[in-house]
Amino acid sequence: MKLTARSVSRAALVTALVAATGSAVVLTATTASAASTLGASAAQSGRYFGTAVAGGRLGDSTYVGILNREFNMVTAENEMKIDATEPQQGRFTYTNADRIVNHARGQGMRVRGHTLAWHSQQPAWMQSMSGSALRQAMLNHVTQVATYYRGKIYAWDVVNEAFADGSTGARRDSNLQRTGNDWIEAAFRAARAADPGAKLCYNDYNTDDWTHAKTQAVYRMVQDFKQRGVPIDCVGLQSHFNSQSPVPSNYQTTLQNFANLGVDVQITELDIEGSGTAQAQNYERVVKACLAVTRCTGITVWGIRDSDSWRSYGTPLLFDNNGNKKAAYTSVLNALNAAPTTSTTTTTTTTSSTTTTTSTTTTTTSTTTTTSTTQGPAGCSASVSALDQWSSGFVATIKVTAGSAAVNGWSASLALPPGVTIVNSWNSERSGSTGTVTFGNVAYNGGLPAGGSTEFGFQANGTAGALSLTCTSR
Ligand code: G2I
Repeated sequence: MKLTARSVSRAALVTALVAATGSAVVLTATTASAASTLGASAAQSGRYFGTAVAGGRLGDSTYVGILNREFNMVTAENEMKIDATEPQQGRFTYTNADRIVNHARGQGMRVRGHTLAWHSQQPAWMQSMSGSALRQAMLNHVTQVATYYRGKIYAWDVVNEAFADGSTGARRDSNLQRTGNDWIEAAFRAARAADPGAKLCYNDYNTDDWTHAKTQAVYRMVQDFKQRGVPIDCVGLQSHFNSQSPVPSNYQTTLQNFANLGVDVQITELDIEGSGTAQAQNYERVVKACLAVTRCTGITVWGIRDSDSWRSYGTPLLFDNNGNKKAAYTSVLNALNAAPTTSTTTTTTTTSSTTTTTSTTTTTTSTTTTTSTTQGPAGCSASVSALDQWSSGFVATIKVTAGSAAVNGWSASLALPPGVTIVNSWNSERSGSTGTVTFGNVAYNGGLPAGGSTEFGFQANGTAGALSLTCTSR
């Protein structure tokens, strides 16, 4: 609605100018129009401007007043983290997260989900887990939370901060990393299966300087994921800056290089310590860098007032403790308003929002009727437990359940209807993509106790129709 209103007033402005001067100085007219809030000014170039929100502050009228006025994207600062949503294993609590999501959606704001898999802020039960049990628990967490919020999340930070700082370019050591190097792609695949309409992002800090080993390592991972068809749509650069970690001179290069891999880029947790003109200039540089990269689709600051910040001592945000606009606010607003409101950008926005709408509103969830056969000494059964069909494809999740005895490995054969081709699968070893396709267990999900189950999934082109399965166990 805001976009429509803007283009109407812009058209009127252009017409007036053309009539007055007799020549079409259209670009000047389109860039001269100024919106008066961060969200509206970002929307002029098809972008969003968001903030982290702390649920505990939603009763503060100054805070909520600024939130509702200025922002059109929201990230829960802590309420969607693993310790908040699954405090005890298998017990999911969404009350605090829902307050934020409902507030945002009630105001017409979009929501960034933060975060599904992270070494930090794990609940105690997860901290003490390892190996295949942890891998399964992590995938279950991703599946449950992304399914609960399906259709409500613009983008998920599927995996957060998985790379080490320093010069090694290595993965960060963590209990999740020790479950196997493929834990990140497994998380992305589970998230795609659970919410095919959400953009799936990798999010990290100290990935702003193009020359840093950590930036290069994340870049290579995203490049590898794109080459192998691992579902990833975006990279989040947290962008926490201070005098030890200033805005790098090559920041725009970094944004552009990630975007060139075929992913969107977002600035996800921006804050810049400082004050006055110097701080305002740094904010301006960051905003201009994003605006110069077509696929830099939005900016989120990590809090509203300085006093709301996780590092309030550095006064790193756009509003002072009393909620007054700082110089940094004005420089951000002016930079956003100076962005060309080109028709190309508008088209991009329309396309992506159409895609999102299509996949969230036309996706249907149903349970298919399946044939499951028990074979092998211990026995197992397999069933399609969820199926999401859209116009040209579908995602299915298959559950393998051990019979009355434990199994040490399994395979499930699936007869696909003619015209159906699997394009992607996860949490299993697959042979074939058409006709009869066999999925075997991978290292971490082959062993099942009596009656125990595991899930894997795939994405296919075509129409699912009736799917028939055969399960074989060892
Ligand atoms: O550390 C800044 C951010 C770095 N990137 C990931 C973000 O998720 C992270 O956010 C911060 C929150 O802003 C803090 O609010 O994450 C911290 C934890 O890693 C959050 O701090 C926690 C404290 O550690 C807890 O003691 C406290 O109970 O905030 C909790 C709620 O106030």
